Amino acid sequence: MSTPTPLLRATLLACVLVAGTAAQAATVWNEAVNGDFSNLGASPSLLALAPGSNLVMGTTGRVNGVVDRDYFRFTLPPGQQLDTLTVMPGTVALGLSALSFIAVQAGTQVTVNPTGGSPAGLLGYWHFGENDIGFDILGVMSVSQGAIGFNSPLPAGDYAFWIQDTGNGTATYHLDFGVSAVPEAASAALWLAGLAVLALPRHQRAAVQRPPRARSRATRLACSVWRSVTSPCCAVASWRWASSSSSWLAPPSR
Ligand SMILES: [Ca+2]
Repeated sequence: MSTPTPLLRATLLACVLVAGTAAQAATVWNEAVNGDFSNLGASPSLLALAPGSNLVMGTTGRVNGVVDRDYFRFTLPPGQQLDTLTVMPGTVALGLSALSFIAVQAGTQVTVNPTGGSPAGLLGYWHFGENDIGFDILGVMSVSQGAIGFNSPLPAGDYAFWIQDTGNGTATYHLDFGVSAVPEAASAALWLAGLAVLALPRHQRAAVQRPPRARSRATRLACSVWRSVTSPCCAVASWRWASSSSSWLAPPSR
């Protein structure tokens, strides 16, 4: 058996580290344990998210004519980003539409009137329910009609969330906020270059270590992949807007 090159060893180690990070999970707030979230957009409850999985569990709904609105916020420090917001099993919405409402605003407060008629000021929102279980809704929130919109993943910064269900009874939501460290340009390029090298047959992987004049056509192709991933054009994300005709607080029909 041949001895792995330093590049191969580094790539395999990175795979193990990434797998280990993805496996981490933590409940950052469970209303049954930690108490009801703030009902005021001006003073949301503070969460401490960390790289990996961050579970948030709570209830909302209308009891005795009063809507339990939940507001919470968190700060993503420099070097971290919110990659996903996944609806988890256990989520149960109310009403004929069986949809709850979630919104995000930049900053430490939600200043949008919860009974107003406009989502202006929100970064995004979505109506979620059991049909969303297992799905990441961050992307659809980013293109909600009438909101500011954002590019997903959410970068470092302060974010305030608002969840409500105005149906009669108690709705339950289980949400997983997926946070990761932002890959540095140099390490990302090394990672992708390592994957390109791994895709080569053994003799061509060895050729990567040889001087340029001795490299084969396939090896030169791997090198071109490395150059392409380091190109600034790869960092340009597209900006999308929704064409949905649904109103913002009224759950859409689907
Ligand atoms: Ca609550």
